[in-house]
Amino acid sequence: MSQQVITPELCAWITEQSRAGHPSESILAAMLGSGWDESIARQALARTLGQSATMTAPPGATPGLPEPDLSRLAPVMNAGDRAVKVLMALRQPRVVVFGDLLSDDECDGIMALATKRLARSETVATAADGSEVNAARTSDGMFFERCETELIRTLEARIATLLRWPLDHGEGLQVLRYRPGAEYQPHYDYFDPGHVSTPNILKRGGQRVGTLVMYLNTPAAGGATIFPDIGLDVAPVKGNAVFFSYDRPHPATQTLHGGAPVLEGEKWVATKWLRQGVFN
Ligand code: PD2
Ligand code: ZN
Repeated sequence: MSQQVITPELCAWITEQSRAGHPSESILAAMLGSGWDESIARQALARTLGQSATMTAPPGATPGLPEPDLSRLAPVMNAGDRAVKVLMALRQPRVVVFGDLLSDDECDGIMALATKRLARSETVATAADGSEVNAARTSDGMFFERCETELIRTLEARIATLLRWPLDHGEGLQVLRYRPGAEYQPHYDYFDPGHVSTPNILKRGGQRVGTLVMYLNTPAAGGATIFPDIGLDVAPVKGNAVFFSYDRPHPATQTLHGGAPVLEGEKWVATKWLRQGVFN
């Protein structure tokens, strides 16, 4: 198929399939089977079936994106209760590497709290309400409630100040532990607009618009956070963090990223995902 265009006829066909009871994943499979490009097919599905549920900001959403104040190019930023270093900043896509976001004691404290609750990591549900263990992520993980402890609350307030994004727009912290050989294959952190479970997920705070991956230890070898589209590898160093934002749920954001295999030792991270609106 040469130039692929989302026509009214295509949208009408998608609507007809949906009304006949076919889930969006089946409609997508049929489109791929007849030669549609996956990205265009997903856009057509989102536009036709899920525009209001998948793309529109929820009521009370904060406009714009989380963004540290890099206007003065200061090598150290005031994050409220802590001076945080700016080690690297890329404008497009927006990627910032921070140094010393957490103290060693804070990293150790989070790992100690998380250890008790680690279970095989789960990812976003594939069924409407269920979840499944994902082979693409071979780490163990757990979630904290937002503001669950004083330490977590302090860190969340620091992140809100640093990224100029309301604390209540953040999901609870996720902690992952990678053992040697474990990895997280490249993925996007936004919710796929073409996925059947996405409209439900977006009812709580809308889309994800930013990610902060914080390194809680320094693995002996391997475990970089990789950005294949832009050729960037961020070395995991205890207390440091990498932030990136995405203004729409689309690969054009160039925010494909993954966790490279850990070669020696363990790797621990805490991830904070930021939503468009209040996440409750
Ligand atoms: O641990 C990482 O480096 C990593 C890589 C990709 C974490 C995440 N994604 C994540 O938590 O989303
Ligand atoms: Zn990720």
